[in-house]
Amino acid sequence: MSQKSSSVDQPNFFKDDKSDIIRRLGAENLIKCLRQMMLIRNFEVRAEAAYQHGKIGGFFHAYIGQEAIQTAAVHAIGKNNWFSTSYRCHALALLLDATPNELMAELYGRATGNAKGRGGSMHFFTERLLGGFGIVGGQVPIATGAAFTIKYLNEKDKISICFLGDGAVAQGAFHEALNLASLWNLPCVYVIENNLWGMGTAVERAISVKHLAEEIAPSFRMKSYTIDGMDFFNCYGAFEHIYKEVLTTNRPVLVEAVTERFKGHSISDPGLYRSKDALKECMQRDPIILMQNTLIEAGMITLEEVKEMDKEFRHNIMEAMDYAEQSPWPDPNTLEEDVFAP
Ligand SMILES: Cc1ncc(C[n+]2csc(CCOP(=O)(O)OP(=O)(O)O)c2C)c(N)n1
Repeated sequence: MSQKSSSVDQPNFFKDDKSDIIRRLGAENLIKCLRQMMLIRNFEVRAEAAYQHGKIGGFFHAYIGQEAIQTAAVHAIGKNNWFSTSYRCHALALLLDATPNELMAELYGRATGNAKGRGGSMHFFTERLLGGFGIVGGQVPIATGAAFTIKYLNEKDKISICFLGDGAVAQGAFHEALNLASLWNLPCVYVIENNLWGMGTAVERAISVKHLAEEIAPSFRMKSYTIDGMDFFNCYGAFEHIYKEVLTTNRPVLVEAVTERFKGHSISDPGLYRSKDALKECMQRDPIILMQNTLIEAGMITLEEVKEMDKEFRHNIMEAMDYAEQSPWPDPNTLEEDVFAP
């Protein structure tokens, strides 16, 4: 029941040039990023409510609090790459063009869902998203395989990027995959989203090193970066830099994004292992509020416009819920479809 102090013994964080990023991206792109973070937040908050009303069953892991990381990554490197992540996969699917309707229908278990109602919350996918994975660390070898494919096909403008939790760092598959990625010079970026907890276990009780990327990467002769996962600009600057570096060096990179999840591990976890004060403190750095305040200060948007956007997304997500509710259940006769290759 201990918690890593965020102020003691800090790793070397990536140094971004925020004003340069603001200038280069401009109002249009930055507002687009803020909109995507707000869409993700609205989707998950309302889906959680639907879960509590018994509309959704099974597992449900929210990405609430971590939105800046994957939003920045997708914008910095572009969609024409391979992506993979854990069961906490709602955000990445939305960022990679899955619609709120198909994702909500998937959560409701309907035939119109993203995986025809068979996958549920943990198994969203898109053309570029190789999946949410329910097995901790299961996506890491898959991402490594995708990087191998890129190299094999000599696709010089592509990388594979893999998001995983701090809990996955203790898995053998993670170390085996990093070993091969380094040995074979694969264009793969592994992003450990360190939200400080693996279910109810504090990271320092499960992992023997303190600074996950900084200390693990050298043993695989890999470069590492540590980024502030609550700060969109720090994440964006880092992913933009790393992407160029991987394309130039053809070497894998290990990233630690230090972040916080604002909810329990899953919807059924009240998070009693974390003090209310610690939670309140980390919520002071809500990545959406930080981003929104920066854009307001830069004169790119007003608070009223942000509130209007929030209303718009609330409305869109309510529509997605109606769509899901009205969608048919899967036909039991199709149960074995897509299970075996034809
Ligand atoms: C191989 C395996 N072991 C255990 C579990 C049970 N389990 C599900 S989530 C989880 C914690 C993982 O935490 P972390 O990797 O930090 O990701 P986070 O949930 O914080 O995003 C565990 C142990 C599992 N799904 N797969």
